[in-house]
Amino acid sequence: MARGKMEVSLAATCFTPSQFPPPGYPEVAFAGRSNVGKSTFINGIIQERLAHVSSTPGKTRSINFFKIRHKKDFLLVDLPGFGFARRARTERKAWADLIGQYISGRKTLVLLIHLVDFRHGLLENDRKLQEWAGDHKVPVQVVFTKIDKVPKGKWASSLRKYSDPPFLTVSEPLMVSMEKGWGIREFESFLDSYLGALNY
Ligand SMILES: Nc1nc2c(ncn2[C@@H]2O[C@H](COP(=O)(O)OP(=O)(O)O)[C@@H](O)[C@H]2O)c(=O)[nH]1
Ligand SMILES: [Mg+2]
Repeated sequence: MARGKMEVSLAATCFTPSQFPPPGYPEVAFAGRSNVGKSTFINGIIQERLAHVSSTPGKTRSINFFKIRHKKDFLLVDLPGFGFARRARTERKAWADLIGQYISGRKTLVLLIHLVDFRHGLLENDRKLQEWAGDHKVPVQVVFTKIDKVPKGKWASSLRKYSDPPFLTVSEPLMVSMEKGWGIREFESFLDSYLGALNY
């Protein structure tokens, strides 16, 4: 994906499962706690500013489907951030329901990119997301974000700590920093080869 800009268009913005577009292209969904750096990461990948980067965490309530025309066409699905404590309980539940229904019921979902802040590791909601994915046999790839915030000398021990108990990931967790531009190429080649190996 690093080679050449992708063609991107917004395919749908959904607040309820009834608004999900009819299944068609394979879907790669991005999920993580609010403020994990998801919008920044998506924008870095698609080289556009489609995903809204916000200093107010937890603003995105909808699921956004972006049509990506690349080596292989796919839908990039931006799931709402979860676990933002300052929101009302009912609103948090609505988000959880929307994400849960998407993950449990979406036949075209081929990969869930699970973004985790490298300063914190997997927290309660991250384990919940992993559980949903596991229950519905959705392949997960873990990507640790904001690795620039953790001194390099602590990377290995942090990785060990976060892996106990183990988490689902189709290959070794990837490590990225959008601040420093680290790990983006590696992520793109991972995604390219993952999609390339699918038959569609
Ligand atoms: N240090 C650092 N900050 C980042 C990185 N990626 C995103 N951020 C910052 O984290 C905050 C939340 O980012 P955003 O993409 O809106 O997170 P989202 O809520 O998960 O979509 C913003 O202030 C970003 O500038 C990173 O790799 N390193
Ligand atoms: Mg965001």
